[in-house]
Amino acid sequence: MAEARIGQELPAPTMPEIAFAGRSNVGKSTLLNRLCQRRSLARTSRTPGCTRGVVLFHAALRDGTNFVIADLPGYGFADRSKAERDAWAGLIERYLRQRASLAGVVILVDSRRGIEPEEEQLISYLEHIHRPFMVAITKVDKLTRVERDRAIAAVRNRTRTPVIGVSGESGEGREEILRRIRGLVKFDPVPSQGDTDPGTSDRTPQSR
Ligand SMILES: Nc1nc2c(ncn2[C@@H]2O[C@H](COP(=O)(O)OP(=O)(O)O)[C@@H](O)[C@H]2O)c(=O)[nH]1
Ligand SMILES: [Mg+2]
Repeated sequence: MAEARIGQELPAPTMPEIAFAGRSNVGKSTLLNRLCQRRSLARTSRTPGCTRGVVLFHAALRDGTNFVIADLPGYGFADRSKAERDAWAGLIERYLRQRASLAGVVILVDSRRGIEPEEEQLISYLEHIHRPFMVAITKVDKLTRVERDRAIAAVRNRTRTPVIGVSGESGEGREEILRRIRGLVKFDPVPSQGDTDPGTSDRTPQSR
């Protein structure tokens, strides 16, 4: 497990990576723990915004699929300074554009909020750089079936990418997310040792 803070470097890519992005409090840590069937893979917190770097975890599924989870720092803080928001965008855009091992991105969207300007920006950016991505609509257990179908349909109107309703609480959507991740990971060859990744260097990352 490694963490790169803004201005630091990530470890060299060794296996396909799936990045998870979403605003703080969207339910990312809860979903990551659910996907990996762990209680404490990712720190869950009621204090939003405590993670500011890209955190990498090794995920090994029961069927033998191995990949790296990149937990991207949460966004969506109106009270952060413009400099801080620019630093976030700089780190994330560089990571998304340059990370050689990045096989795909899961954008988490709160089912009660829908796509807001930050999500719109991220979707447009990923479309622009042709990175595969999917959208996970979180906390669907909080909605009635009608509300939840409406929330999913609204995102499907914006993008042709897969849109999956999920709940870290009930586990709903877990299998579909994992199935799609397997598909992305399988067809994305691990970069060979000699490949250079401009997003990384040999510097030892800070580990926790
Ligand atoms: N009802 C419900 N609450 C959730 C779900 N996922 C997360 N939460 C709650 O939302 C809050 C933020 O969750 P967390 O996973 O820490 O969000 P993160 O900031 O995106 O990592 C916590 O109070 C969680 O208990 C979910 O699927 N359903
Ligand atoms: Mg979290």
